[in-house]
Amino acid sequence: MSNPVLISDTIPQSDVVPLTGRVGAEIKGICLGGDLSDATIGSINQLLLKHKVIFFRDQEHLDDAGQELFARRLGDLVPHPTQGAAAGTASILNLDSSRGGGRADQWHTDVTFVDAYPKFSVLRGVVIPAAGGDTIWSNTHAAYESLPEPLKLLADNLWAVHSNAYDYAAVRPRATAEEKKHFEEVFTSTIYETEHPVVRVHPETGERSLLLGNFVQRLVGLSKSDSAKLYEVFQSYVTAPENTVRWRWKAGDVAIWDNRATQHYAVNDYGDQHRVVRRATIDGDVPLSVDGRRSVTRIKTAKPAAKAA
Ligand SMILES: O=C(O)CCC(=O)C(=O)O
Ligand SMILES: [Fe+2]
Repeated sequence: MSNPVLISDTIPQSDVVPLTGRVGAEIKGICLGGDLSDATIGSINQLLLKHKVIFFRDQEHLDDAGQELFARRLGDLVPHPTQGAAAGTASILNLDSSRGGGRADQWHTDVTFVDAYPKFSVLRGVVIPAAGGDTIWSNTHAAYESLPEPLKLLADNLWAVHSNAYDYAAVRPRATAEEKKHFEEVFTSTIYETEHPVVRVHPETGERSLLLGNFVQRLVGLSKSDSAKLYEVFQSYVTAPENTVRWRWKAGDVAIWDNRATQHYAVNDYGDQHRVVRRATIDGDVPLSVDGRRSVTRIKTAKPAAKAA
């Protein structure tokens, strides 16, 4: 028998199934855990850099602890800056459709309201609706590359202000009272404003990608209205179907994405069916612009604690 072509030291090419022409691959034949060899972890890192989001079916053996033992091999775990981590974990964020903040139905890159936002997110499907509840990812490097040259030049020179304190009612007009309370009291318990370049140079691949998403408030030096128009132009390349992949979840699936080169959107089409996914998060570094400048956090202000009734 001939040896299968190796994409890396340990994962044969035949176990890597690209899901679209530009983004996403399913990886077969791997049992995720903290005990994987350094070579396999290295391969997973390489596959992430190439495909931007990778998927593993049949990982039901993982609980929060197992998920974090594995995720820990990809870097340092980091709790969400305002929502913290689930009890007994270093970074686990519970996204439960029946709770405030549990439906991430906006295009975003995780936690871009801070400067050194996460590099990888590791998401485990726990309770998945019979129909609906897919997640869509976009390759923001492919989005940048598909811009016409004059728009690349414009994007290269723009910066954006990202904040967690956005106009929640404008974005989610039908939010429940519980969702509003979660946004006011937990999600924005500390308010951040960070300036990032609209084009980030990836620290491992050197690739340029668009750094936008729903935490963007405005473009630096531009009016709110000009910012909104230009934002729409650039973001339309991120959400173009050609740059995306859509994953139909089963319980026990794990998705890992390179948060430095993607945006994602959790499709909110499953009504009151229950959906739970749990995320481990890996610390990132401060983005670099094409002209060598770093992102800067301008505001970090804790809100006064709500008065006891
Ligand atoms: O619910 C999902 O599928 C994605 C949630 C999300 O945005 C995240 O885990 O960062
Ligand atoms: Fe997210």
